[in-house]
Amino acid sequence: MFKKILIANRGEIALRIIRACKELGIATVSVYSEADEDSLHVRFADEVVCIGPGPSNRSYLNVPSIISAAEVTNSEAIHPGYGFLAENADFAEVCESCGIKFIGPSPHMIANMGDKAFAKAKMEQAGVPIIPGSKGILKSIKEARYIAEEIGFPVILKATAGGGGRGMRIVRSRNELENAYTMARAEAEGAFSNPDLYMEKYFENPRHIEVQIIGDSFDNVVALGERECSIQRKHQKLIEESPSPVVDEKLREEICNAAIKGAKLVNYQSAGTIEFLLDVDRKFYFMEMNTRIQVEHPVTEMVVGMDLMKEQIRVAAGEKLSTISELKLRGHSIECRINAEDPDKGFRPNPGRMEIFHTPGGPGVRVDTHGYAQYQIPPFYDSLIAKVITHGKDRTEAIVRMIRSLEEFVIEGIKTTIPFHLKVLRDPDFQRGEFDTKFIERFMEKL
Ligand code: MV4
Repeated sequence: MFKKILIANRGEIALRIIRACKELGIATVSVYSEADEDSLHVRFADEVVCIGPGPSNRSYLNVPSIISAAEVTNSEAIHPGYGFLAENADFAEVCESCGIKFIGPSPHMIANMGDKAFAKAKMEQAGVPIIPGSKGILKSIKEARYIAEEIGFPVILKATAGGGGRGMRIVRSRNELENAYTMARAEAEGAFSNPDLYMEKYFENPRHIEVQIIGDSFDNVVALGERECSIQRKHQKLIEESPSPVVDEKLREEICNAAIKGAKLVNYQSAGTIEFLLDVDRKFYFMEMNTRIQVEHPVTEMVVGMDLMKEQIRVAAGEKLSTISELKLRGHSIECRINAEDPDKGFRPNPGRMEIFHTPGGPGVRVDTHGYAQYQIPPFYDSLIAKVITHGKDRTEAIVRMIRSLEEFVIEGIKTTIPFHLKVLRDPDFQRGEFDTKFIERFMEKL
């Protein structure tokens, strides 16, 4: 096992990694920006190194600074968390060439799965259902026209270097296609320095369901059930849960087996997520693979009864997966992401000082946060300030626990998304489990 790990992140996920390391007996090094001096990840690490000023590109994205920090502290490994450098193949490569273990899959895997058209081709090869569309990237507008006529409108153009909702364009009719194709290519070139696009049939009201997997270096891959992630706004997830209210035993077995087949074909080693689109007829299709530990990993931890972060670190150190058989899902878990945003002003970021910060507790409640009373939220980063995760014997109990937890949660000094979450949690369609990826859009019109 590693003796010392450097954490190349901040906020709640940096704390989450520190907690896992403590339980594994691993020393921790936090890196921090000048704006994060008073952050808890600085307070709770064994050693700390300042890596630059507030803006991310000069601190948490500053590769030479982070590598130097790892070298001067003799860190054997770097955990990137999520966001920042977590899916940067070049960073993983630099770590490797400096003899530092990057806690995640290989640089090659990150690059391959980051190429969305390539990832899709691999999954098809593994026998995983894929969304009808182009075979790989589109070679010309002529090919785009031909495929669109074949699969029928609406279609969606996606940048192969995009992902997570970035670089997509819906095309509803043939007379929009040429313009959409030209614009999407230009946007993709601008955003990702890669203009390549692929095409898919566009599904109007899908659900977003993803499977958590973890693989080790002994050819073992397990699937840890699914997460329902349809409650999102502008590709930012707001509420996640496990299991999905629409996935039964049979569908779970099929979707998990598909995820395992895909992960095994590419020899995936680390924690990862395979995203699926679930159509209204409950057919599932591969969308993308994420090669990081995700924000919403706790809902899986709660139903599986496993510490995914510790497991990810263990397999990175070359250990065997600890729970290969006897996987049983217990009860239901929900996560609400609490952001420092004003829902009444279009979810505008709302940094500032939290004067009062009182977190909920009691049976079945977990709060992952770097917040505390008098904490000043810096303006440079993501607005996530806490994740409230509840667990119950069933979905109803998890929802009731979430409502009473959010009522207990007191944050004063800044606007947060807590009141918005309470409205969603009390919505009859949400409570019945009847929603899709357009739920929040419709919900906002109703308000
Ligand atoms: C789609 C889709 C419908 N049809 N692909 C969004 C995130 C990224 N992983 C892919 N996404 C989607 N891909 C096909 N063929 C719907 C989504 C999607 C979405 C699209 C537009 C607006 C909001 C959305 C929310 C979730 C998923």
